[in-house]
Amino acid sequence: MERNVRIIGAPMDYGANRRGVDMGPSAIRYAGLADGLERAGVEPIDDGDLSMPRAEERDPDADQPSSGNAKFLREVQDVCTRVGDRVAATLADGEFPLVLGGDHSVAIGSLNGSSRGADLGVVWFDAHADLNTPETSPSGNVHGMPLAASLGRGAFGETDWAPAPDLRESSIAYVGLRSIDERERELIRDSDMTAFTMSDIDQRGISAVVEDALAVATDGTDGVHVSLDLDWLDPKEAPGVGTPVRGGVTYREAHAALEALSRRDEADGILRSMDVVEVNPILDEANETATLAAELTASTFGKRIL
Ligand code: HAR
Ligand code: MN
Ligand code: MN
Ligand code: MN
Repeated sequence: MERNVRIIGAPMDYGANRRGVDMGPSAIRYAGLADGLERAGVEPIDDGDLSMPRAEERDPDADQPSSGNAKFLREVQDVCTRVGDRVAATLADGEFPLVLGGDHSVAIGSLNGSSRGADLGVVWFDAHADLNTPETSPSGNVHGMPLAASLGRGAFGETDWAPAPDLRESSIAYVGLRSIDERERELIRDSDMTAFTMSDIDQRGISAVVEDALAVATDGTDGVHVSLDLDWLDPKEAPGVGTPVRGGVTYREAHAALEALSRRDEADGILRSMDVVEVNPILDEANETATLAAELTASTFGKRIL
Protein backbone atom coordinates (compact mmCIF):
# COMPACT_ATOMS: atom_id res chain seq x y z
CA MET A 1 0.00 0.00 0.00
CA GLU A 2 1.40 3.38 -0.93
CA ARG A 3 1.81 5.82 1.90
CA ASN A 4 0.75 9.42 1.43
CA VAL A 5 3.00 11.96 3.09
CA ARG A 6 1.40 15.34 3.62
CA ILE A 7 3.90 18.18 3.72
CA ILE A 8 2.88 21.00 6.07
CA GLY A 9 5.11 24.08 5.81
CA ALA A 10 5.42 26.23 8.94
CA PRO A 11 7.71 29.13 8.04
CA MET A 12 7.98 30.56 11.51
CA ASP A 13 10.94 32.15 13.24
CA TYR A 14 9.24 33.61 16.33
CA GLY A 15 10.97 31.09 18.54
CA ALA A 16 14.51 31.74 17.29
CA ASN A 17 16.90 34.56 17.88
CA ARG A 18 18.16 34.79 14.35
CA ARG A 19 15.99 35.49 11.36
CA GLY A 20 16.19 33.12 8.42
CA VAL A 21 14.64 29.84 9.59
CA ASP A 22 11.36 31.15 8.20
CA MET A 23 12.85 30.28 4.79
CA GLY A 24 13.46 26.66 5.81
CA PRO A 25 10.37 25.15 4.12
CA SER A 26 11.22 26.77 0.77
CA ALA A 27 14.86 25.72 0.99
CA ILE A 28 13.98 22.10 1.82
CA ARG A 29 11.48 21.90 -1.04
CA TYR A 30 13.97 23.47 -3.43
CA ALA A 31 16.55 20.89 -2.34
CA GLY A 32 14.36 18.11 -3.79
CA LEU A 33 12.21 16.87 -0.92
CA ALA A 34 9.31 15.68 -3.10
CA ASP A 35 11.63 13.79 -5.50
CA GLY A 36 13.43 12.15 -2.61
CA LEU A 37 10.13 11.03 -1.09
CA GLU A 38 8.95 9.59 -4.40
CA ARG A 39 12.21 7.69 -4.73
CA ALA A 40 11.63 6.37 -1.23
CA GLY A 41 8.36 4.96 -2.52
CA VAL A 42 5.91 7.31 -0.83
CA GLU A 43 3.55 9.83 -2.36
CA PRO A 44 4.16 13.45 -1.34
CA ILE A 45 1.20 15.80 -1.15
CA ASP A 46 2.22 19.38 -0.53
CA ASP A 47 -0.20 21.47 1.53
CA GLY A 48 1.93 24.58 1.05
CA ASP A 49 2.79 26.88 3.92
CA LEU A 50 0.64 28.12 6.77
CA SER A 51 0.35 31.88 6.60
CA MET A 52 1.72 33.90 9.46
CA PRO A 53 2.64 37.50 10.19
CA ARG A 54 6.27 38.51 9.97
CA ALA A 55 7.98 38.87 13.35
CA GLU A 56 8.72 42.55 12.63
CA GLU A 57 4.99 43.27 12.61
CA ARG A 58 4.56 41.89 16.11
CA ASP A 59 5.58 42.84 19.62
CA PRO A 60 7.61 39.98 21.15
CA ASP A 61 6.50 40.94 24.67
CA ALA A 62 2.78 41.43 24.00
CA ASP A 63 1.71 38.22 25.71
CA GLN A 64 3.99 37.08 28.48
CA PRO A 65 3.47 34.19 30.91
CA SER A 66 2.82 34.89 34.59
CA SER A 67 6.51 34.33 35.31
CA GLY A 68 9.65 34.28 33.19
CA ASN A 69 10.21 35.21 29.59
CA ALA A 70 8.88 33.63 26.38
CA LYS A 71 9.10 35.89 23.34
CA PHE A 72 6.29 35.93 20.77
CA LEU A 73 4.32 33.48 22.89
CA ARG A 74 0.99 34.55 21.40
CA GLU A 75 2.26 34.07 17.84
CA VAL A 76 3.83 30.69 18.62
CA GLN A 77 0.60 29.59 20.25
CA ASP A 78 -1.47 30.66 17.26
CA VAL A 79 0.75 28.87 14.73
CA CYS A 80 1.08 25.73 16.85
CA THR A 81 -2.68 25.49 17.30
CA ARG A 82 -3.06 25.50 13.52
CA VAL A 83 -0.19 23.03 13.04
CA GLY A 84 -1.80 20.74 15.62
CA ASP A 85 -5.18 20.83 13.86
CA ARG A 86 -3.53 20.14 10.50
CA VAL A 87 -1.50 17.22 11.87
CA ALA A 88 -4.56 15.69 13.56
CA ALA A 89 -6.66 16.05 10.38
CA THR A 90 -3.88 14.48 8.29
CA LEU A 91 -3.70 11.46 10.62
CA ALA A 92 -7.50 11.16 10.57
CA ASP A 93 -7.29 10.93 6.76
CA GLY A 94 -4.84 8.04 7.07
CA GLU A 95 -1.92 10.13 5.84
CA PHE A 96 1.48 10.89 7.34
CA PRO A 97 2.08 14.46 8.57
CA LEU A 98 5.53 15.88 7.74
CA VAL A 99 5.95 19.34 9.28
CA LEU A 100 8.68 21.59 7.87
CA GLY A 101 9.97 24.37 10.12
CA GLY A 102 10.65 26.97 10.91
CA ASP A 103 12.22 26.98 14.30
CA HIS A 104 11.77 24.08 16.69
CA SER A 105 8.80 25.63 18.50
CA VAL A 106 6.60 24.21 15.67
CA ALA A 107 7.07 20.85 17.37
CA ILE A 108 4.62 22.03 20.06
CA GLY A 109 2.00 21.89 17.30
CA SER A 110 3.16 18.56 15.87
CA LEU A 111 3.16 16.91 19.29
CA ASN A 112 -0.26 18.31 20.05
CA GLY A 113 -1.78 17.00 16.82
CA SER A 114 -0.04 13.65 16.85
CA SER A 115 -0.84 12.85 20.50
CA ARG A 116 -4.58 13.45 20.22
CA GLY A 117 -6.25 10.17 21.03
CA ALA A 118 -2.97 8.23 20.89
CA ASP A 119 -0.13 7.29 23.21
CA LEU A 120 2.80 8.91 21.48
CA GLY A 121 6.46 8.01 21.63
CA VAL A 122 9.02 10.67 20.70
CA VAL A 123 12.58 10.50 19.37
CA TRP A 124 14.18 13.95 19.59
CA PHE A 125 17.34 14.33 17.47
CA ASP A 126 18.98 17.54 18.68
CA ALA A 127 22.14 19.13 20.08
CA HIS A 128 19.85 20.89 22.58
CA ALA A 129 17.40 19.59 25.17
CA ASP A 130 14.67 22.16 24.42
CA LEU A 131 13.35 21.71 27.94
CA ASN A 132 13.62 25.26 29.27
CA THR A 133 10.55 26.85 30.77
CA PRO A 134 9.93 30.61 30.59
CA GLU A 135 11.43 30.75 34.10
CA THR A 136 14.65 28.87 33.33
CA SER A 137 15.29 30.06 29.77
CA PRO A 138 18.49 32.08 29.42
CA SER A 139 17.24 33.58 26.14
CA GLY A 140 13.45 33.80 26.20
CA ASN A 141 13.48 32.02 22.81
CA VAL A 142 10.68 29.48 22.65
CA HIS A 143 12.64 27.13 20.34
CA GLY A 144 14.60 26.24 23.49
CA MET A 145 11.33 25.26 25.24
CA PRO A 146 9.10 23.06 23.02
CA LEU A 147 9.31 19.91 25.15
CA ALA A 148 8.62 21.87 28.33
CA ALA A 149 5.65 23.53 26.65
CA SER A 150 4.27 20.22 25.39
CA LEU A 151 4.61 18.69 28.86
CA GLY A 152 2.98 21.72 30.50
CA ARG A 153 5.96 22.47 32.71
CA GLY A 154 6.54 25.70 34.63
CA ALA A 155 4.52 28.68 33.48
CA PHE A 156 3.26 26.61 30.52
CA GLY A 157 1.16 24.63 32.99
CA GLU A 158 -0.73 27.67 34.25
CA THR A 159 -2.30 28.66 30.95
CA ASP A 160 -5.42 27.13 29.43
CA TRP A 161 -3.19 26.23 26.49
CA ALA A 162 -2.46 22.53 26.99
CA PRO A 163 -0.27 21.54 24.05
CA ALA A 164 0.07 17.76 24.52
CA PRO A 165 -1.70 16.87 27.78
CA ASP A 166 -1.39 13.10 27.31
CA LEU A 167 2.29 13.00 26.38
CA ARG A 168 4.30 10.92 28.86
CA GLU A 169 7.90 11.74 29.74
CA SER A 170 8.78 8.06 29.90
CA SER A 171 8.01 7.72 26.16
CA ILE A 172 10.47 10.45 25.12
CA ALA A 173 14.09 9.78 24.11
CA TYR A 174 16.72 12.34 23.14
CA VAL A 175 19.54 11.42 20.78
CA GLY A 176 22.72 13.46 20.38
CA LEU A 177 22.57 16.07 23.17
CA ARG A 178 25.69 18.19 23.69
CA SER A 179 24.51 21.68 24.68
CA ILE A 180 22.46 21.71 27.85
CA ASP A 181 21.87 24.74 30.05
CA GLU A 182 22.70 24.46 33.74
CA ARG A 183 19.08 24.50 34.85
CA GLU A 184 18.02 22.18 32.05
CA ARG A 185 20.45 19.59 33.36
CA GLU A 186 18.48 19.42 36.62
CA LEU A 187 15.20 19.32 34.72
CA ILE A 188 16.38 16.33 32.67
CA ARG A 189 17.75 14.50 35.71
CA ASP A 190 14.50 14.99 37.59
CA SER A 191 12.39 13.87 34.64
CA ASP A 192 11.40 10.44 33.33
CA MET A 193 12.81 11.18 29.89
CA THR A 194 15.70 9.15 28.48
CA ALA A 195 18.67 11.20 27.26
CA PHE A 196 21.37 9.81 24.96
CA THR A 197 24.17 12.34 24.58
CA MET A 198 27.00 12.52 22.04
CA SER A 199 29.14 10.69 24.62
CA ASP A 200 26.77 7.72 24.44
CA ILE A 201 27.12 7.74 20.66
CA ASP A 202 30.94 7.94 21.00
CA GLN A 203 30.99 4.98 23.32
CA ARG A 204 28.31 2.70 21.91
CA GLY A 205 27.86 3.77 18.31
CA ILE A 206 24.84 5.33 16.67
CA SER A 207 23.06 2.04 15.88
CA ALA A 208 22.95 0.80 19.46
CA VAL A 209 21.82 4.21 20.71
CA VAL A 210 19.03 4.51 18.15
CA GLU A 211 17.87 0.99 18.95
CA ASP A 212 17.59 1.95 22.64
CA ALA A 213 15.84 5.23 21.82
CA LEU A 214 13.31 3.30 19.74
CA ALA A 215 12.78 0.85 22.55
CA VAL A 216 11.79 3.80 24.78
CA ALA A 217 9.56 5.43 22.17
CA THR A 218 7.75 2.24 21.14
CA ASP A 219 7.18 0.81 24.63
CA GLY A 220 3.42 0.86 25.14
CA THR A 221 2.84 3.56 22.52
CA ASP A 222 0.70 3.68 19.38
CA GLY A 223 3.38 5.29 17.22
CA VAL A 224 6.48 7.43 17.15
CA HIS A 225 6.97 11.10 16.39
CA VAL A 226 10.41 11.91 14.99
CA SER A 227 11.65 15.44 15.64
CA LEU A 228 14.73 16.21 13.55
CA ASP A 229 16.57 19.42 14.46
CA LEU A 230 19.31 19.89 11.85
CA ASP A 231 21.70 21.24 14.49
CA TRP A 232 21.85 17.61 15.66
CA LEU A 233 24.45 17.18 12.92
CA ASP A 234 27.95 18.54 13.14
CA PRO A 235 28.15 22.12 11.79
CA LYS A 236 30.67 20.85 9.21
CA GLU A 237 27.84 18.88 7.63
CA ALA A 238 24.99 21.25 8.45
CA PRO A 239 26.27 24.83 8.67
CA GLY A 240 22.88 26.38 7.88
CA VAL A 241 21.39 26.39 11.38
CA GLY A 242 20.86 29.21 13.86
CA THR A 243 22.55 27.62 16.87
CA PRO A 244 25.41 25.38 15.67
CA VAL A 245 27.27 23.30 18.28
CA ARG A 246 30.55 21.51 17.55
CA GLY A 247 30.82 17.77 17.94
CA GLY A 248 27.60 16.60 16.33
CA VAL A 249 26.86 13.44 14.36
CA THR A 250 28.42 12.88 10.98
CA TYR A 251 26.67 12.57 7.63
CA ARG A 252 26.85 8.77 7.74
CA GLU A 253 25.75 8.52 11.39
CA ALA A 254 22.70 10.64 10.59
CA HIS A 255 21.75 8.45 7.65
CA ALA A 256 22.37 5.30 9.67
CA ALA A 257 20.04 6.57 12.40
CA LEU A 258 17.17 7.44 10.11
CA GLU A 259 17.60 4.30 8.01
CA ALA A 260 17.35 2.31 11.24
CA LEU A 261 14.05 4.06 11.97
CA SER A 262 12.84 3.23 8.49
CA ARG A 263 13.80 -0.46 8.75
CA ARG A 264 11.97 -0.75 12.05
CA ASP A 265 9.00 1.01 10.46
CA GLU A 266 8.98 -1.44 7.56
CA ALA A 267 8.82 -4.30 10.02
CA ASP A 268 6.43 -2.89 12.62
CA GLY A 269 4.80 0.27 11.20
CA ILE A 270 6.00 2.46 14.04
CA LEU A 271 6.28 5.92 12.44
CA ARG A 272 3.39 8.32 12.92
CA SER A 273 4.59 11.89 12.33
CA MET A 274 7.76 13.90 11.82
CA ASP A 275 9.15 17.39 11.87
CA VAL A 276 12.26 18.75 10.20
CA VAL A 277 13.35 22.05 11.72
CA GLU A 278 15.93 24.80 12.21
CA VAL A 279 17.24 24.95 8.61
CA ASN A 280 18.49 28.50 8.05
CA PRO A 281 19.35 29.02 4.37
CA ILE A 282 20.84 32.46 5.03
CA LEU A 283 23.61 30.90 7.10
CA ASP A 284 24.02 27.94 4.76
CA GLU A 285 26.52 27.12 2.04
CA ALA A 286 24.79 26.51 -1.30
CA ASN A 287 21.69 25.03 0.35
CA GLU A 288 23.77 22.17 1.75
CA THR A 289 21.81 21.88 5.02
CA ALA A 290 18.40 21.87 3.33
CA THR A 291 19.70 19.22 0.90
CA LEU A 292 20.77 17.11 3.84
CA ALA A 293 17.36 17.67 5.47
CA ALA A 294 15.63 16.42 2.31
CA GLU A 295 17.95 13.40 2.03
CA LEU A 296 17.52 12.41 5.66
CA THR A 297 13.76 12.67 5.33
CA ALA A 298 13.87 10.36 2.29
CA SER A 299 15.99 7.92 4.32
CA THR A 300 13.36 7.94 7.06
CA PHE A 301 10.73 6.88 4.54
CA GLY A 302 12.84 4.04 3.19
CA LYS A 303 15.18 5.39 0.51
CA ARG A 304 18.21 3.10 0.37
CA ILE A 305 21.57 3.16 -1.42
CA LEU A 306 20.83 -0.10 -3.23
N1 HAR B 1 19.16 26.22 25.41
C1 HAR B 1 19.29 27.49 24.74
C2 HAR B 1 18.08 28.38 25.02
O1 HAR B 1 17.17 27.97 25.65
C3 HAR B 1 19.47 27.31 23.27
C4 HAR B 1 18.21 26.90 22.53
C5 HAR B 1 18.54 26.10 21.42
N2 HAR B 1 18.12 26.35 20.13
C6 HAR B 1 17.73 25.36 19.33
N3 HAR B 1 17.04 24.33 19.91
N4 HAR B 1 18.01 25.32 18.17
O2 HAR B 1 17.31 23.06 19.63
O3 HAR B 1 18.05 29.48 24.59
MN1 MN C 1 3.78 11.07 -7.80
MN1 MN D 1 15.74 21.93 18.92
MN1 MN E 1 18.92 22.38 18.50
